[in-house]
Amino acid sequence: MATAHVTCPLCEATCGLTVTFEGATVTGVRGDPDDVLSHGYVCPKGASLGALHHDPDRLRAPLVKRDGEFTQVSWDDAFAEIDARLPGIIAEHGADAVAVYAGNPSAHNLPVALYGRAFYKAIGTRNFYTAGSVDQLPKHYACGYLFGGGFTIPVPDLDRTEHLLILGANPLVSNGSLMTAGDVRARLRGIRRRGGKIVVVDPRRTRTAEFADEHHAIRPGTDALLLFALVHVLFAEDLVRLRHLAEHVAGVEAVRTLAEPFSPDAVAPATGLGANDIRHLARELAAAERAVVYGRIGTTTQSFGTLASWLVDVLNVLTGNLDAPGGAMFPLAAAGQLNSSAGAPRRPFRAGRWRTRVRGLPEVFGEVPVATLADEIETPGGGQVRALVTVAGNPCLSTPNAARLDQALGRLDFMLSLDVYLNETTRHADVILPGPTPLERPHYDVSLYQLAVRGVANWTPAALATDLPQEWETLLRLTGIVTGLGPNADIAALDDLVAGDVARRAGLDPAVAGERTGPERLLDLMLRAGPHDLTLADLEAAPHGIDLGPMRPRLPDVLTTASGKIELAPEAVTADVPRLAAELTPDRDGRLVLIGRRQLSSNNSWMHNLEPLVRGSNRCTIQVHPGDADRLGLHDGDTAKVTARTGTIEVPVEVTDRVRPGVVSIPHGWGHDVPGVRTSVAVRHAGANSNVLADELALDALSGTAVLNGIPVEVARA
Ligand SMILES: Nc1nc2c(c(=O)[nH]1)N[C@H]1C(S)=C(S)[C@@H](COP(=O)(O)OP(=O)(O)OC[C@H]3O[C@@H](n4cnc5c(=O)[nH]c(N)nc54)[C@H](O)[C@@H]3O)O[C@H]1N2
Ligand SMILES: Nc1nc2c(c(=O)[nH]1)N[C@H]1C(S)=C(S)[C@@H](COP(=O)(O)OP(=O)(O)OC[C@H]3O[C@@H](n4cnc5c(=O)[nH]c(N)nc54)[C@H](O)[C@@H]3O)O[C@H]1N2
Ligand code: SF4
Ligand SMILES: [Mo]
Repeated sequence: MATAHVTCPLCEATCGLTVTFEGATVTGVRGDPDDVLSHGYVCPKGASLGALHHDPDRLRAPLVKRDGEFTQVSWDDAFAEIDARLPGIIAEHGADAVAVYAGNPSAHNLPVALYGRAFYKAIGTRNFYTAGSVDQLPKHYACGYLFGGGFTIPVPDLDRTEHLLILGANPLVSNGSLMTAGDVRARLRGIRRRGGKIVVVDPRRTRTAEFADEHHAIRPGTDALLLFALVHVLFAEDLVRLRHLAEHVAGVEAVRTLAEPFSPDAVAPATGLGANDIRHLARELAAAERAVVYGRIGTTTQSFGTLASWLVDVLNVLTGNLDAPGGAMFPLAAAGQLNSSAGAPRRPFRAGRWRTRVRGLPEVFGEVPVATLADEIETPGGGQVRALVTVAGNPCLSTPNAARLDQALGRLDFMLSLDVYLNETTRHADVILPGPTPLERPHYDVSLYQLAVRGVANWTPAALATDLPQEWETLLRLTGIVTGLGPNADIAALDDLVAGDVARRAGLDPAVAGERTGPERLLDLMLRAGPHDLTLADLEAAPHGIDLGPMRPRLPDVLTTASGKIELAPEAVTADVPRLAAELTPDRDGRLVLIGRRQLSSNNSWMHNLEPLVRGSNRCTIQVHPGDADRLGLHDGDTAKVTARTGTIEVPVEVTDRVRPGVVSIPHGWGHDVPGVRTSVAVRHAGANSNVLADELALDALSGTAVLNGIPVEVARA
């Protein structure tokens, strides 16, 4: 029996797992008790890495569509097909005619994270989309203007805080996001053990809300109002304490003025919370010695996502908790930290460097909103999208007005997918190129350690051999195709170019990495250039990871605004405040609003083909409050017909007082029973696609992020 220590790449927690093998068969996956970050934690998804690896439906060879049917072909034939079709579209219609959509796992996959850029840049398209615009883009936008860098995102110092105010996050189920913290439960327990307090603001009584000391069931989409009221109270009651931040902040008075109209009494009706409760929230936050405000998906994928994300950190600043132990701190990863001098160029952040052709939506952090991808495919004219490349993404289940996008993908001249399944999205592709499983590829979490609540560096060599090309090799071959080198470009030469580029930016000679090539060489260079003076050899000698200790203060060096200060009231953010003010007197038509929810055994849209994960509670239901159920004549187990502007779906009813009255909840990522997929387990547990109900016209005004929470719906018995 062989054993391997593997960092789980399935979510942001980066747990260390111990995998056992008989030959090439996975016999067990357990939490690694010696892992420096997660100390033995494992969730049902991580425990299913073996099931994923052995899933007979998982693709193990390229597929090419001929006469509407997928055929398995050799890698050379697949690349020849791409070479025959993709460069021609660029030559005839320009680079913008090719759109790219990079999905969530592409950030969790070292080869793709390191080599994807080369391919996307080689295409040269402005139609670059990622799951970010159905996720965290408002945080990049807000922090970009506050601190100067789109990745200068402070994370809660969970291990030292004494007061944690959580809005729109359920870390006991999601395991944490924009906050890499293996074993969140132990860390939250630690807060309680230290005598600290956890407060949750969420329209649902989630597991985290249940665990917390206090839960406030807010009306969806009104967090910015609540947060503004907290700011209002801090000023009104003279509770603002900038402490060490005083000399580094500009715009405090402007924030005071902006918060003026948002008193607790003014926001109480819209938020559904009591004015006294709001005052109490503000006072407790101000009184705690070490406190932090943390907002996630429920605060970003909503109508005021950027304002809410901004106000979270405004509160962290006004209470003197930014960049202080136990507050919101800036991590400093061992490799690739984008906001350190060893990372990307340090120009002040600016959004809207280009706009989308059809709807004029702004670019944010190098990408444009996926909510407009269907427009760009359907609308004729110069720059029309005629080809799409998806890399580890499933937009047909993950993005708003999913039914419209599904239709639009059918109209493309060419579609290429890098994916491990033939699923709801990739069924539209002309060519699908599969990649190795997490057990067959090397890993180091170059993205998420930049958001870790404690510094760690953990290297995972590939545990199993594979016949499949590594995805970095595939991406370089594709780079060769779009740069006119043909389908058989010299991968080693292209890899040297990429490594030369990384080395030059780091001021290193690529030769210091010795004989290494591929991701190993890039990572070794990045570690050498990084702030912790490490090499890949150091990581290889530490199979359970290297502990780099708690976060340390990084002000003022981390700031890259033009003024060199924290810009607390940037015009590019505050421009949206008048729209928020209009929400104080909302025109409520009494309609129900839909929010989402995550499930412990689910991973967005793509792990439903694994039997161990689709048992039990992992079901796609609509949760309805008993009062609403009575009024609508709905009973547990009925089928509900749920209708929004964009479409209708049918889902089983679950009556529960976990949701607040007026709110219903359906998880996303379901709806697997579509023709032409090769996911035999998932189609038997199909569920319904909640993003049929999400409106592609409803966006956070500043960042273009889709409103996936707070969707007006009608619910009736089917
Ligand atoms: N209504 C609603 N919609 C949401 C959300 C919500 O809360 N509510 N959440 C949003 C969020 S936060 C996110 S991140 C998005 C996710 O949206 P997406 O990123 O579009 O979708 P995923 O479900 O992550 O799909 C991942 C795809 O990658 C493939 N894949 C998995 N591993 C690999 C690999 O190693 N290599 C390759 N090449 N492919 C791989 C899978 O087969 C799958 O097709 O969904 C968003 N959509
Ligand atoms: N098990 C599991 N883990 C995951 C994932 C998964 O699919 N399954 N996905 C991963 C991904 S891609 C991400 S981005 C993270 C997300 O991590 P989290 O943000 O922690 O994820 P959610 O569980 O969706 O929590 C969002 C919460 O916001 C609440 N909410 C909805 N609308 C509002 C609102 O208007 N205001 C407030 N205050 N709350 C609201 C919802 O009820 C929900 O409890 O999780 C990651 N981890
Ligand atoms: S919590 Fe995330 S990283 Fe940890 S085992 Fe589960 S999926 Fe993997
Ligand atoms: Mo996400």
